[in-house]
Amino acid sequence: MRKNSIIISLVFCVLFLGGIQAQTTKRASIPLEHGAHRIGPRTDAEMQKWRDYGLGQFIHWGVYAIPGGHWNGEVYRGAAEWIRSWSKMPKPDYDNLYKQFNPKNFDAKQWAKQAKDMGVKYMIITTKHHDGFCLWPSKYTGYTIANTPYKKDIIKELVDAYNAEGIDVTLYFSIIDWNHKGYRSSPPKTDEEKASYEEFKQFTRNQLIELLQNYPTAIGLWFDGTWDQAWIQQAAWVDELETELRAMHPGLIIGSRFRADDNGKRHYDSNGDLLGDYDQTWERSMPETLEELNGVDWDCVMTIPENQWGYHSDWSLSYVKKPFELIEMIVKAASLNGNFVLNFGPDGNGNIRPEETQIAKEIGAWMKVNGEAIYGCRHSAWEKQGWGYYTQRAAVETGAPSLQYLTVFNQPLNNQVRVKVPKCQDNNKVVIVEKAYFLADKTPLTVKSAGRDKYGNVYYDINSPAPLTTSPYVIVLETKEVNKDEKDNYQQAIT
Ligand code: FHN
Repeated sequence: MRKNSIIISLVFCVLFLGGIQAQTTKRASIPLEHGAHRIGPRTDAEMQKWRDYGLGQFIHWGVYAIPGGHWNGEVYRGAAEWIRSWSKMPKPDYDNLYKQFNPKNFDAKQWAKQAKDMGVKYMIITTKHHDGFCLWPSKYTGYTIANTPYKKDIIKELVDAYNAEGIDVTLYFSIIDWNHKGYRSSPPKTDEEKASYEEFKQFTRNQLIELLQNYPTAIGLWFDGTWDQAWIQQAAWVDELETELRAMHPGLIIGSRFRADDNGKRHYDSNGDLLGDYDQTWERSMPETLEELNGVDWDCVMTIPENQWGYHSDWSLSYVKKPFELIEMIVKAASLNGNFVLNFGPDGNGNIRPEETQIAKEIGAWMKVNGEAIYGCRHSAWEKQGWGYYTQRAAVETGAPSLQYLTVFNQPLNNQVRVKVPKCQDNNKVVIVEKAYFLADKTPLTVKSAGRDKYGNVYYDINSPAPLTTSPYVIVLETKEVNKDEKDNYQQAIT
């Protein structure tokens, strides 16, 4: 009996303090044949691992890296990987670029090592972007790496190299394919168009099966280009395909961009339930609060310049984010239960540009010291304050204290980092701070009571002398729930 109640309390603490708000109820009940397959987050080991990654790397690489945002002396101001769609880019010229694709400096092991040093836990690689060029030797088209001077299977090289560094790989796949004659964005009308679109669907299915067969260690498929009406109207077929792919690759992780529901609704079905395993709507944007997230898993994919995914040689065209801002995004994502995925666009020779290398180094140096506040961490029930973000690690069954990580971006002028202690569900209990210290070197920090407000909320000040570095730093609080009378003794001890 006692054991049961301990287990129930632990489960409650993990769910409540972890801020995981499971999506337990449907917001409407419209009958759907192709709606969400599941209500609420996945609970299997693969998804749990995904949830703990914290930091990912996106790589956009393809033949668009050769022009790098330029053609015939003119600059394309759009996203470099879209250059084929530019009126000043002759299509036959673009479609023949693959004959020059020979990235002589490409070293998959070096990319993987750099990612590892940056603290990346998973990587998403564009197997095929909208232009249709395949970085793997697909047997279903000639427009692949096999027919370039480079010849070798780049996806295999990358999967092997990243896996060897302990980094999981997700395969990005664009449904848009400008190279396939059957591809179209609007729904087919004539019989001829319909037949041609059927061929395209079969081709897409074949390629997806081929990818999962060729790269069995891939953990997921990251779909893109699924906004076309032609694709949206294939809800039943795509649903069947998703089921097939999941059956052939147990644990496969697919986000909300793959399929629409019966009514053409994307990401969330007509009942408001998530389509897929995690919300893929956070592209170059981030949520501000947990309430916006419907209790679902999510990733944020982010570019370093404003909107360049593939290699564009001229980064002066837009604002370029600084490591400090990117680190803040990593922490913010973790504080809201999301993974942050930073994009890299290597050049046509296989070089990662120096600016990206520098950013990777700076993020890596920070993650090495502070990664404990990111990996495996969750949203904290402690109310966000102006100095930065909380993340937390829930108490484990060993009875270890619950850890609150405070990543401080705005150092208070008086060096007092103020925290507001959350109230316990059990009225007879209070949360106490047992210990406070810098994560970097474990220097103990003094905690002083800072009184109560008129609502009875309790505050503490953590005396945090100006940090040794100018980068954000982490304070760890070891906290515990105790009975109210125990707290009084404790408080005398620390004030
Ligand atoms: O059009 C693409 C774009 O080029 C890039 O691949 C991004 C990455 O999320 N996805 C599409 C826009 O949503």
